[in-house]
Amino acid sequence: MQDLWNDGNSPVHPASAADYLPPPRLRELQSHRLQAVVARTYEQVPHFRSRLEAKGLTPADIRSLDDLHRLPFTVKSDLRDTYPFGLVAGPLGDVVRLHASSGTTGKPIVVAYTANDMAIWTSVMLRTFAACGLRRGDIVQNAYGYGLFTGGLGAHYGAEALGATVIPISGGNTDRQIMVISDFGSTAICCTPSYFLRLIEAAVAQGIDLRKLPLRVGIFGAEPWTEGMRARIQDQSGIRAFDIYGLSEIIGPGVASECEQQAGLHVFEDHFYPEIIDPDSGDVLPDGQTGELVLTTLTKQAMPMIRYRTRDLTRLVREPCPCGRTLRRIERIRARSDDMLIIRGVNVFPSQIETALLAVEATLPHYRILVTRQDDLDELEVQVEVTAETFGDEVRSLEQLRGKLSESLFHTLGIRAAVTLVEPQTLQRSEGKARRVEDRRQLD
Ligand code: DLL
Repeated sequence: MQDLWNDGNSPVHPASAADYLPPPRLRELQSHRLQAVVARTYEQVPHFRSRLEAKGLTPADIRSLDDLHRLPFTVKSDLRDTYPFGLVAGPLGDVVRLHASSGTTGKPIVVAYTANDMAIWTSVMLRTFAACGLRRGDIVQNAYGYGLFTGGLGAHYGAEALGATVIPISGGNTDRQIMVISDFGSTAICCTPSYFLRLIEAAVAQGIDLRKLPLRVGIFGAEPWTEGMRARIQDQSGIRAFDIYGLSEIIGPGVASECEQQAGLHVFEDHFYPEIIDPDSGDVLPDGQTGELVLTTLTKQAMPMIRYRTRDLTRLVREPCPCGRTLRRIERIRARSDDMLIIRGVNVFPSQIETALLAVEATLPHYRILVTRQDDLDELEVQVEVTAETFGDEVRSLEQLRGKLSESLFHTLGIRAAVTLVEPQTLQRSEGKARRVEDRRQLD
C-alpha cells in the first residue's frame, strides 16, 4: 500500500484511512478506547482517581460514550497545580519527550509523550498534511518555532512521515525565510497566519512576488484568524491557506485540520473526542450549538486528558463534509473565552474586530486593539494600518475611510470604537503568536 501511495496516484494515504471510518465503527472504537483510557488514568494518576471518587464513580461506570458526561472536567489549573509531572500516567522512564507551553503568568504547563504518543502525534500530523493536499515531493518550509513549543517538532515529524522534504527553519529570521522560499522552491509553509503576513510584506519589500513562486499551500494555526484574513492572505500570496488546530495539553498541532473544502476542521476523533459545553453551566450542548470545546484523549499514554476544557469557542458541524471524511468538523475557532473583552458591558471578541476591519478596502491586515478606562468608562481604540497610497491621500478621504471603519465596527460590535489610521509598517509584527490586544484597564 505504501508503494501505491508513493507512486503518486493513490488519492488516500494509507495513514489517512481512519479519516473515512463508517460512523458506527468509529463510535465503537471511541467507546472502547474511552473505557481503556479512563481505567488507565484512574489507576495511574492519583489526582484523577480522587476526582472520580469524589463523584462516587469508578471506571466500571463508564461503559460507553454515553457515560462520558458523567466524568469530571480537567482544567488548566490541574496542570499548574501538579507541575511539572503530577499528571504523568506511569513511570517517567517511559516518557521520551517533554514540551511546555508558557502561560501568561508564572510557570509553564508541561506535557509528556511516550514513544507510542509520538507515533500517534506523527500520524495525526501526517493526516493533517494529507488533508491539506500535501504529499511526497512537496517541500515543506517549517517556520513554526522548534523547541518547547509543540508547533515546530509536531509539524516536522508529520511532514517527514508523509514523505515530504522538510526544511526545519523554525520561526524568525524573516529575510532568510524569503531567501529559502525562493531558492529552495518551497511548495508549502507552516507558521502562524500572522507570521505569514510578515513574510508577505518582507517579500514585497525585496521585490519578490510570492505568486510567481512554487509556494502553493500554507498550514496555519496556533492563533485565531478569520475568513477575512484568509482572503487577504490567499489574494496577496497566491497560495491556499489552511487552518489547523491543536493545543499542547491534548498533543500539540494535529487535533483538527481543514481539508480541501476549507469549510471547518475535521477533528481526529479516533484519538481526540470532542464535546461542546455551555461554559457557564458545564452542560453538554447538542451538535450545532456554539460553546466551549472539551476534548478527551482516547489513546494518549503519558498524559491522558479526560474532558479537558480548552476555553476555545466553536461549534460542531452536523452536516457531512463533501470531501468524504467521516470525522466531524468544528467551525474555525472564534476565540478563547478568556480573550473576550467586556467593554461597557458588551462582549467583544478580537476576531469580530478583525472581521469588521478587513471588510473595508484599503485596510491592511495589521491592527492593534487598545482598551483603557477614562473616568470610569471603558474606551476601545482600534489602530489599523492602511495602504501607503491611502495614507498619502487627502485628509478628507482619510476621514471618509475612518468613518467607514467606525461604522463597520459599530455594526459588528454594537458599540463605538475610536479608529486610528496608521502608516504601513508601524504596528508591531510577530514571529509566532500575535499579540494584538492591550487591555490597560487592569493597570489603572
Ligand atoms: O498552538 C499548537 C499548535 C501549533 C496548533 C501549531 C496549530 C499549529 P498551544 O501553544 O498550547 O498549542 O496553544 C493552544 O492556541 O487552545 C487555541 O486557543 C489556540 N489555537 C491553536 N490553533 C488555533 C487555530 C498550539 N487554528 C491554543 N485557531 C489553543 C484559533 C488556535 N486558535
